[in-house]
Amino acid sequence: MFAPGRAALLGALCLWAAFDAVCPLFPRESASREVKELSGRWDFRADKSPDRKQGFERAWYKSRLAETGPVIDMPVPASYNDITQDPTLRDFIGWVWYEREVVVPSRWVADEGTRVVLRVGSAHYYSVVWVNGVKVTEHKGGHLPFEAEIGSLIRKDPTTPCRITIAVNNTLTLDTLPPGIIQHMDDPTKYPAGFFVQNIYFDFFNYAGIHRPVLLYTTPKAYVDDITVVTDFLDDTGLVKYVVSVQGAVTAAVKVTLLDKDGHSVASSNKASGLLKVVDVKLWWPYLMHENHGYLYSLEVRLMAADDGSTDEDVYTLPVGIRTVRVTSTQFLINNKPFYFHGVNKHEDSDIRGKGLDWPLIIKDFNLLKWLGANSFRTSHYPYAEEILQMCDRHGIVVIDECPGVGIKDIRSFGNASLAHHLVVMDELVRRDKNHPSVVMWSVANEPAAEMPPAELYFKTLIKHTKDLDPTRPVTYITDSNYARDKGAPYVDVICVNSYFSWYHDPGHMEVISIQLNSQFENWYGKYQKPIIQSEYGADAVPGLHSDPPVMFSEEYQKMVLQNYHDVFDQKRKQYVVGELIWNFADFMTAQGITRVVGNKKGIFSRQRQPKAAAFTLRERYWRLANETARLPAWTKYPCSL
Ligand code: BDP
Repeated sequence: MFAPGRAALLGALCLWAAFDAVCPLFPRESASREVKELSGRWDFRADKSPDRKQGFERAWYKSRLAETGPVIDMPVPASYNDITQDPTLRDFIGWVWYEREVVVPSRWVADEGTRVVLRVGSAHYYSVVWVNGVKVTEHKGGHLPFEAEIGSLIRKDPTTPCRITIAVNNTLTLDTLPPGIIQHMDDPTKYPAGFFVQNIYFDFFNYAGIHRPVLLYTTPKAYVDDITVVTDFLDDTGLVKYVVSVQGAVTAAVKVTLLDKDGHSVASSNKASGLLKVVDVKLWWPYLMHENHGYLYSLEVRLMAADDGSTDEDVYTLPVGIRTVRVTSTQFLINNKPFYFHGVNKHEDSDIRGKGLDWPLIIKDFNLLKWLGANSFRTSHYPYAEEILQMCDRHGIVVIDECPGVGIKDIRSFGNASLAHHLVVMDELVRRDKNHPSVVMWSVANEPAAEMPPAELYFKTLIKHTKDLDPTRPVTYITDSNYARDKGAPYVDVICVNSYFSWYHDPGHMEVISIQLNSQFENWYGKYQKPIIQSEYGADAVPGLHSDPPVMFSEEYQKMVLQNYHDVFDQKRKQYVVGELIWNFADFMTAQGITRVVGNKKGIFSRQRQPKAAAFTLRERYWRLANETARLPAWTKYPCSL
């Protein structure tokens, strides 16, 4: 599959040994752990051979990449597509190769008791990793991390530098997530030899490369492998149920201490699992729901393991927010109080770096979210970087955490291979994000063809699996299907509906919005009696394009579409509508096509994060909603200077 030249290279890859590439705990420094970031310049070579197999055939991983042929500079993390002036690289499909030599601290090499782990935050889409020419792991799927222990390899010859080679393939097929199809055009009167395209069924550019940091980190031989916390409260007492999982030791002593923001211990235990009770608990509240939003405790886990006369101590500190989530037939409750999502849908997307993690962009976006008065977002249409979720925890931004199940439109993508992969992706996602207080709901897909006959069993299985993984959070998928034909809705906890009245339907006719939106809500609620979130709505606006009376693509039209929706939201939020998420926070890049003028322009901010008129409309609304529903001190009331 991954060689576009029809060769079944994936088949070959899958026969290789299976690796345990799942890494639940975000790498953090501590008294027992070190982290070495490998961000920066890497060598890069795209395999432009006709079937993209040359790199494997000639074993480019065996020597320095520069010795195999010409390499160019490539930043990590970043998508490679917009970095060079080469148009064939912008739209490249197939294997690309990254390489970097690292000097590993000699004490890591000398100390046999140190585990050295190589971790990739995410790479799109399929990755194979070698260290000094030896394969150490492979991973299917973008947007999620994977790792491999490489200590024994770097100890083989301590005098050679550690050469890391990562081959990444962005090819999408019927059973990847998202799915896609490679289409070959064989008519020589129309297409050059070997011409093929990657068809996709989603509306964002298929950016590729190493999107999140690559790093090395250490742990002792006996180490904290995973921690799970589930929180609750009773009156003023917070309850933190925890389980610590240990690797590398037959017996180990575990001590857990919960510290407040000032570093004072509020509860502790000497057991690997148990229940911590916190007197006078400070709950984790969403932004604008409480003056003290985003309150985080720290769970310090200390592990002592004695083995062969040596003693290992490992320390890992996990931020913990104490809060509950519950859904009734009409409400979404956080800490038993009704929560109304007034937020956005986002993308990981920006100029030049594409989907590459970028701290200036992340912090700018959080400033904009807070300026806007947004209390939530959905990670449309794939899991975002852990660094972003950590910001959500800190700032009280509530998250609907979506997996990359976007564009499941072909009936063959409901088959067993697709479902099996989808289940694994949910395993990896829940394992990665389960401890974030900001994450309040899982979304298993966006706008699948939920009316197709196999959809019912597919979603029943997928949603049940997700609930088994995490019984504490509601599960949904995002629908644009007609309420009467949708097969998965009986299994979700919250109905999330996307609609584009007066845009894709009845374009130019805003007078239909109130009738059609009203019917939409009544129909869905009438059939399922579950709370509803308007998970997408919006209109394109080319920044700076004005028209009065408003016409499509002008800033005025976008703003008025929003206002028409808001009138209906205001009636229904008193009943069972529990949220509204604008499509989209910012303009973003898409594939080229006749409906997109250099990307999707439904952002209320431009791609460069400048506000359109609709941003001000939304800002007034969101602050008004917050002031109506929350107990805010005067200084946080709109207008303010946050
Ligand atoms: C929605 C999709 C979203 C698109 C949006 C649009 O969920 O990915 O970008 O339409 O067309 O249906 O703008």
